[in-house]
Amino acid sequence: MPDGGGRSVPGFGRRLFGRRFLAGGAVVATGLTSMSAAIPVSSAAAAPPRTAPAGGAVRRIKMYAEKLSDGRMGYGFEKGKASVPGPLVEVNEGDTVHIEFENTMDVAVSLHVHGLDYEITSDGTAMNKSDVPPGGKRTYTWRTHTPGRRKDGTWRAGSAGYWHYHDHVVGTEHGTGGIRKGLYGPVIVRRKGDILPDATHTVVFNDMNINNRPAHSGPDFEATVGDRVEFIVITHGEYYHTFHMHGHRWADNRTGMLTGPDDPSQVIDNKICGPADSFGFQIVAGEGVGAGAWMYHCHVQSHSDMGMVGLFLVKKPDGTIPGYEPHHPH
Ligand SMILES: [Cu+2]
Repeated sequence: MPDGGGRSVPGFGRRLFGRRFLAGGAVVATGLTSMSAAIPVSSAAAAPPRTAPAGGAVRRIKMYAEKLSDGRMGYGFEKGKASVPGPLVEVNEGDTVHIEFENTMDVAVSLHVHGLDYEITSDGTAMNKSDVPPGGKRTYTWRTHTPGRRKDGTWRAGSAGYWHYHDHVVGTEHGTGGIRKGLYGPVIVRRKGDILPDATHTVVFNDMNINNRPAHSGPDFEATVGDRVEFIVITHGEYYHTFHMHGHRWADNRTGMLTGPDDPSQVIDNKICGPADSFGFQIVAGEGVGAGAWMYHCHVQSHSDMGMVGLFLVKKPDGTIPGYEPHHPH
């Protein structure tokens, strides 16, 4: 189901249309429209960012729950390609997603989403039989809506936000075992006009690890100075964490970006995130600070000491990172 953003499957393909794609055709209008007075610019900095289109599409995607060879469990859009975290499901407000879900594991599993609209049959819990037995299939339907005024005059929030999905069945009736083993993933619902990033990265604080990786082993994320990079941060498990990014700041609001000079949102570089919380933001890599191996980490001191840390590797245009020698025990 293609949409205005050129995607055929949520979370797939958008990166093909990144900043570099736009840079070649970048022009600035001068106001002298009667003459063909558009001036080519050599820098990508002048290219206006792409924005999210209006929603309303009906999409159909496949999702698989699988056991990975190392004992983890993951979700994936394709059979045999499950990952931890699961793949990004990205939609626009007003979209509906039908997820043809298949359980390839030998235990019952489910798909439970936060933030979106779903009927009880798509709740993803055993108590209403919306879980999926071993080898079984089920279609989950997630809907989203734009904001608007109710008949009683009160304001109804739209679905736009940084959300997430997870299992609600494995181990306990809350999916505690499934989440612990990696059955979780990000969801982004965009509002028409939201600025689109060049890349999106997911950071999940899960108990005392990040993305179910061993301590002190990332994940690391790469960018080039000037890239518009989006992070979605999710917490699962037993502990509260604080997400801190070196050298970059964001606004503590829905998008992580100020809407203008009068936006009262607080600008921060550190945010608490408890179990099942999620938030996201966009930053311009190296803006005002340049290239570097910028740390991100949980700022609970014992947690960072125990390895809840990774790197935001911001490269110069020539590909180098000043002062950085890869020496992590990856
Ligand atoms: Cu922590």
